[in-house]
Amino acid sequence: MRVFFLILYFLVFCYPNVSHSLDLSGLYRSFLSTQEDSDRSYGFDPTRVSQVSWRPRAFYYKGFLSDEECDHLIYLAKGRLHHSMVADQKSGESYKSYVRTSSGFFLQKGQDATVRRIENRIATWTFLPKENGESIHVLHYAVGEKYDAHFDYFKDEKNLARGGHRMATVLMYLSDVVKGGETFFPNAEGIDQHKDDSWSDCSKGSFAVKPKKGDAVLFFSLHPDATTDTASLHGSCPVIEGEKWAATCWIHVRNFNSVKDTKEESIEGEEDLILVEESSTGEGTWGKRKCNRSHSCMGKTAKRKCPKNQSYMVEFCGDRCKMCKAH
Ligand SMILES: O=C(O)CCC(=O)C(=O)O
Repeated sequence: MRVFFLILYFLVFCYPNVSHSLDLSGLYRSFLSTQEDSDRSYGFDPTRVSQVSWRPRAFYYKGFLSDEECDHLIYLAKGRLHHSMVADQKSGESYKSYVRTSSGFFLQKGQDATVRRIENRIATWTFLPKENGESIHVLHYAVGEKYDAHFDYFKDEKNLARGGHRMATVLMYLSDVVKGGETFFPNAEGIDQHKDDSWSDCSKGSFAVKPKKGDAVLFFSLHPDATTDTASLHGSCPVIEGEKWAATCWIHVRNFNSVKDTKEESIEGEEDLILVEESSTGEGTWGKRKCNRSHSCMGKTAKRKCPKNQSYMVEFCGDRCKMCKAH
């Protein structure tokens, strides 16, 4: 494309008449505006951010996502959700638990221009590199669904082996909720919050944030000295009326893309984490095998593995794995 514009510029200099019939500068500007990296702020606007707490370190961003971006993230996850999981603190294995009754779906990192732009905006807001982030996890809570108070940092070696601790979480609200569904921080200190009857009882004893479409919360699970911050304990109150859509991006202290563990068994993290995430080349690994996004997967192996590891297989192994989507 750049070569095309160079040739055009050459034509204009050599044949000035061409410039009369072509507004080249405008053309080049519109070319640039279609380039994803032309806006290096990725829509980040610091004037929309307010600091809400130092224990935990938490910030609120009004209008972090546009309505269209929220709807797009929901669209990417709808119909692909599966029951959310939690990680065993000792073994790191994930399992279904009554403490977390929502459903969720991990998007693929950089899977389209909108997702890339949001990932870049997250990196710009948090000052943390994109490669330290997990892929965006879209969450859905129907009436009665919730996530009890928990920490985002891990204690087990298995999960820590991949990128180290989760140091920060960006929680984006993709919908409003009629009642309930507040994110609550029971250990937060020093925040005085008046709550009227529009707040659910669950949220009343703690600092809490009401889901509001497009807004986002950033909080840190580690202190600046890298020790774990117990004030980061948080959860989601049950939805009482309506439904809640949200998306989280967990950011680690190190690069989360580098795959250290290539054992056949998964290195699942909390929330049924994608098993082995894509590398920057767009390839994923499954055990010792490799699969490319654009290619078919591993045939029989996919069929066997898919029911157990749906989100990874469907997302990273292309069309053939869609056969495991039915659930
Ligand atoms: O949905 C929320 O408000 C909280 C989600 C959450 O804590 C998590 O997914 O780790």
